[in-house]
Amino acid sequence: MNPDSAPLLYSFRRCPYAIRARMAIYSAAIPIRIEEVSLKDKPRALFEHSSKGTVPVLVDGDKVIDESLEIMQWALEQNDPDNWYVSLSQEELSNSHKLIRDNDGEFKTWLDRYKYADRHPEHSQEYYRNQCDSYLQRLEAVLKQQPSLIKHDITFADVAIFPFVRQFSMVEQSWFAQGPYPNLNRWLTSLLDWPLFVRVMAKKPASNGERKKGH
Ligand SMILES: N[C@@H](CCC(=O)N[C@@H](CS)C(=O)NCC(=O)O)C(=O)O
Repeated sequence: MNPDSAPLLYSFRRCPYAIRARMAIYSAAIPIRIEEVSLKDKPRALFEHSSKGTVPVLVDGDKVIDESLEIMQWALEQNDPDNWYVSLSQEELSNSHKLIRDNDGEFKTWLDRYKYADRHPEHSQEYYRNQCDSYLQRLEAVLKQQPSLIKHDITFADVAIFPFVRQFSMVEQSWFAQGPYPNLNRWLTSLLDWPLFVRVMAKKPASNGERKKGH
């Protein structure tokens, strides 16, 4: 493929949604161009493709995908060399979607408050950390029984969820390392050491594209 006609991914290096999308694209070995976006100064072209103004956004010819899970599916339906997605049973798929829905929903809400507790002074940071606990205990209970969230091996649910657990672990690193989640710690550490993750986190220069002011 001509590198200039490869699909384009608007991305933000540290964004957990963009990380999960890049992981699936890299795993599927799909040639891609990545435009690193500044969230404080998003390029006009991003809004032309998707008015939501969130990342990641994938542009492949006329096709635009502006939801990270759908980008993962788009990639893995083309090539799924490590059996993350297409060979899952109905039950495994349904369990995956439940875990991801609760991650992207309630857990993410409390995670943001925990990360930015100073912007939500109505409660303490510890209060917000405690609100994250029921979801994390759910993951911990699964990971006590098996090495990964859906079955023995990693699947797309692990990849979709771990960037958010990573964020949680970084708020109070030593608390997390010694806290009530030994199996989650083990799971997270092995995912962070994964060469695929190291590759998707490699630093890319920010784009010099035309900016849309005010975003
Ligand atoms: N549901 C979307 C959520 C994407 C999202 O919220 N991304 C954040 C960055 S981590 C974003 O672009 N926020 C808009 C902003 O910060 O202006 C997805 O899964 O792709």
